[in-house]
Amino acid sequence: MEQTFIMIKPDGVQRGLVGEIICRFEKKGFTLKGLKLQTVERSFAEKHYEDLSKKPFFGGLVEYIISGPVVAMIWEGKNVVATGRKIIGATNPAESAPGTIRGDYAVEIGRNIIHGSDAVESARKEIGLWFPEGPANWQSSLHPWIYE
Ligand code: DAT
Ligand code: MG
Repeated sequence: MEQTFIMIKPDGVQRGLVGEIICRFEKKGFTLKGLKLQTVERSFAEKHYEDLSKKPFFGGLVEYIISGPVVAMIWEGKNVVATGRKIIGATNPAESAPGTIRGDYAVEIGRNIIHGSDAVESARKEIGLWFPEGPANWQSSLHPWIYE
């Protein structure tokens, strides 16, 4: 089953949105396979966003990610990478649809409260970086009520 890496950024944690965000993924029918609250080092944040290292906003992005604890998660389910991105909404909250997490709770691109992997391959890479111990080994008993 497909997995994705979801991270609630420091502003999402500070603003008390952890429960609300987890709730949306849970109610959708996805399964939580990893969860931790963690403040990361600069070098770790730079590694996570290494593909963006040439962008002019990279420095500010790294400062933001290390500014407080984040909630790192693994979520599992059918098409969870693409559907997770839909639940999160467009990168710039000014363009995120209402009903998405960023559309409902964020205003600026540099404070967009949540990260989600953009492809199955980047999810695999990000899960490996954030959860070297691997995902939790459990199966939800709701499975037959969510999948046919
Ligand atoms: P996403 O987080 O939607 O996958 P991304 O991977 O392109 O978006 O960029 C990572 C983060 O960097 C994004 O959540 C917010 C920030 N960012 C992206 N584009 C930006 C820009 N033009 N100005 C400022 N911050 C930006
Ligand atoms: Mg991205």
